[in-house]
Formats: sequence, structure tokens, C-alpha cells
Amino acid sequence: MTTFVDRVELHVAAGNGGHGCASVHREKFKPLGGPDGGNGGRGGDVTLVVDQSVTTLLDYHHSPHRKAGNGRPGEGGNRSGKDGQDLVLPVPDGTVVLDKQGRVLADLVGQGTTYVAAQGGRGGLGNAALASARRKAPGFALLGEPGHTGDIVLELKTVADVALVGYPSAGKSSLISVLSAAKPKIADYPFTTLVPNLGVVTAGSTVYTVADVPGLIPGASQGRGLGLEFLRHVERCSVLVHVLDTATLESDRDPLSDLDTIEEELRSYGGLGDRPRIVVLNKIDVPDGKDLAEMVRPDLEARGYRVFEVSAVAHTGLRELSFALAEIVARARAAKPEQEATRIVIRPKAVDDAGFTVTREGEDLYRVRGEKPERWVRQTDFSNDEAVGYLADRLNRLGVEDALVKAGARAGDGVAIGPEDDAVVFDWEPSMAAGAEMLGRRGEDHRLEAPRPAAVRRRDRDAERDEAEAEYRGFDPFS
Ligand SMILES: Nc1nc2c(ncn2[C@@H]2O[C@H](COP(=O)(O)OP(=O)(O)OP(=O)(O)O)[C@@H](O)[C@H]2O)c(=O)[nH]1
Ligand SMILES: [Mg+2]
Repeated sequence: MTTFVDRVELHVAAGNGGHGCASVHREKFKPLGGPDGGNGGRGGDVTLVVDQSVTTLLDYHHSPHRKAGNGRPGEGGNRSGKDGQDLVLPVPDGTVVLDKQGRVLADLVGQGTTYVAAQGGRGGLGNAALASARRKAPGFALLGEPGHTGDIVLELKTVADVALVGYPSAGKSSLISVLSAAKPKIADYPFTTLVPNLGVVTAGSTVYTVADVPGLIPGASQGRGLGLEFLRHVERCSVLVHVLDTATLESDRDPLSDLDTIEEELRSYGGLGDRPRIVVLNKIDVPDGKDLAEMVRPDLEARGYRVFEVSAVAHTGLRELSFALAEIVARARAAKPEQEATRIVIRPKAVDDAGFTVTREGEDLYRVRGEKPERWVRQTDFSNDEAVGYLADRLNRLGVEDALVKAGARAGDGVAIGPEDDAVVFDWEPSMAAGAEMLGRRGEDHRLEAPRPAAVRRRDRDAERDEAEAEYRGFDPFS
């Protein structure tokens, strides 16, 4: 028997970006030939892809830690690092991706549907890419960014058009076995079915799928029997079929009270109220069963159910049932427009906000949050003064310094960039950028140039930025 696993916790780690390289071109008789450090490669993504040949999440149960490849560092001679290998994880059709708090991140239905569960880190720019007219020889490069890591929960919700529900031994699996080519386990003891079975039925020109779930008993909502856990597999169905046993030997049961019991449990589970229902009275090959079926039929019809009398063993009434189901399924499909074509690539919401916030936390601590400042910090090699100065320039250009002044920060106050558990904290030097400008822009030797008035410096700075943006286009270090 294959094991069925329909819920797993998965730890995904995308690859880290490779570091940029700081290198100076060397040739005989040309000792300082300009910066030629290449960019680091991108870290690989971890991607989930629906693969209909995969039916359980078992693999992930056994090995829940999955990591994509790291990008390689850039090298001298303008050689870029290789991108890290993406990791593609095949998942069953109908896999729901949740975060640990239970919020749905994605619902993966349809062959090829793709979800990027963790995005690889960007590679760091090498010093060749960081060079510009005004910063001719950067003595630093940017670090590659760490890839995203996180815990996600995968939950399988079977994708079936028709769901069979009922007491244990009512004959749900038997019905699937005679309506379709599926061969589920059938036996005369309760809870034969421990995991959902799926069968494909063809009726005329309509092809649809039927799933059963482990039998329900009174109190399933309190966890009796196998509980209601498996009802999530019927959530996607467009029609519910009550399979009622007309030949049970238990004296306190009959089709009508069985129906009430199951309905009560479905209500406790919730969310299935709007699904059309039909009733199947099974086992009419048993003489008493046939009598009982005829007795309860008017009652059921009075409650508004369409009723089918069948025998899964004697193959009675199956054709009528399968065509009636086909008709309901076809109607349901027509009502909700065909699921958008498969191969939808779903990415986690792109973090693309240009903004940042400054908040005061306590006497002398200010916190800066924002996608850019946080990313720039991750890209900075703090053992390299020039790299730190470059970071200060970038922050200043974004307006972080001004915002700190506005928020009341003063020299010596702590400035934390990033979330509480992962922040870089500086002692703030408000004059940092100004000071740097006085001494000369990074990567240039101010001693070779005459001092220029502030307005000119500002114009130069703007020009430098424009130039940089044009130069790197898609790979803009300032964005
Ligand atoms: N006489 C008769 N017996 C049937 C019929 N359908 C199913 N059975 C018998 O009823 C018993 C239970 O059938 P299953 O198909 O395993 O029932 P189930 O609803 O899937 O049960 P669980 O998986 O335990 O919830 C088996 O012994 C079947 O052979 C029928 O139409 N007539
Ligand atoms: Mg069964």
C-alpha cells in the first residue's frame, strides 16, 4: 500500500546571490588598467510545480528541508559568477500553500501551475559595474544577497468534481470501483478507506472525477472515527453524493437518520452548504434493502433530494447515476468559467516599494524600514570603508538622512536598519555624507581635482546617478 500524506511542513531556502568581485585589471606595463571585477550570479529559486503524476506529498514528509543552489561569485577579468541552480519541486494537483499562521499563499490547480516559494538572492555588483565617470576605480564590490528562506505548509485538497460521503461500509469505495477504473480497497469492516480515493468517470461526452473520503460517524466533528480532517478533500467538489446503506445490520440506523447525521457533521465542518447534493441508496440487491429504499424514497424526495437506487455489487442503476452526475458537473462547470489556463506562474507579491519609514524607538534609537535600505545594508561589506561610504551615499540619496533629521535624530543616536531580529545598527553621523563629499567622492582622488562649489557638486552627483542608471539599465544599483 502506498502511504498517503496530505499535509507537510516544508522549509525552503533559495540560493544566495554570489558576491561581486573587486579587482583591478593588470597587464604588463599597465599596472592600473581599471576595475574589472565581475558581478555575482543570482541565487536559485525554490519553485513548486503541479505535476499530475505526483499524488502525495510523501517525499516532502521524508525530507522537508529543500535548498536551491547558490550563485557563484564574480571574478576578475569581468567574469560574472554563474547563477545558482533553481530547485523545482513537483507537487500534486490541488496543493494549497499556506504560511505557518494558516494563511493561504497560493492554491495550485492544473498541470504546470507554478509558485515561487522562495526567491534567490541577487548577485552583488562587481567593481566594474560600480565604476562611473566620477567613481573610476571603486575599491569595493557589493555582496550577494541571501536567498529567501521560510517555512511553508503544503496541504493537499483533492481536485474532484464529485465527492462521496457517508457512513463507513456504506459502499463508497465500491461505487468508485464500478463507476470508474479505479480499484480502491473494499472490505466489510469500517474504515477500510484511510485516505481519499479518486476515480475518473466517463459518461457520454463528459469526463469527471469522483473522490471518496474515509467514512463519517456521529461525533466525527469531535474527532471520533477518523474525524473530519479528510473533508478538506471534498471542498473543491461541485456536487456531494450521500451514499446511504439500505442494508446495514446496525439496528439503530436507517437511511434517513444516517443522512441527518452526516449532514450534521458536514455543517460542523462548514463551507459545504452551497454544494448541490444527491442521494444514492446503495445495496438494493439485498431484498430488505430494496424494500427499505422504496420506503424512504418519498421522504427524501420531499426534502428536495434527487434519489438514485443502486447496487454497486449487482451493477444496478449505475448508468443513470453516472449520467445524472455528468449533467450536474457540466452545469457547474458552465456556471463558473473554466479555470484560467494552466501554467500560471504565481510569484509572491513583488516587494517593489521605493519608500521607507523612520520610527523613533526609545530615547536614542531610530529604526529605518524599507525594501531598499534593508537590501543595501545586506549588500554592504562592512569591513570595507569605501563600501560603507557607498552605502551612506545611497541612503542619503534616498532621503534617509533628511528623514532622520526630521524625526529628531542627533549625532550619536543609534540608527537600526531592518527588522528587530535582523537589523544593522549604526551610531549616526549626520555629517557623514557631507563629510564624504568634502573629502571627495568615493573612488576618485580629490587631490587631482580643484574644489568645486556645492551647486556644481550636486549637479555632478545627479549626473552620476543618471549615468549609472543608464549604464546598468536592468541592473541598476540604485534601485
Ligand atoms: N450487498 C451489497 N454489498 C455491498 C454493496 N456495495 C458495497 N457492499 C459491501 O459493503 C462493504 C463495504 O464496502 P466499501 O465500498 O468498502 O464501503 P465504504 O463506504 O468505502 O467503507 P469505508 O471505506 O470503511 O468508509 C463491502 O463488504 C462491500 O462488498 C452493494 O451494492 N451490495
Ligand atoms: Mg471505502
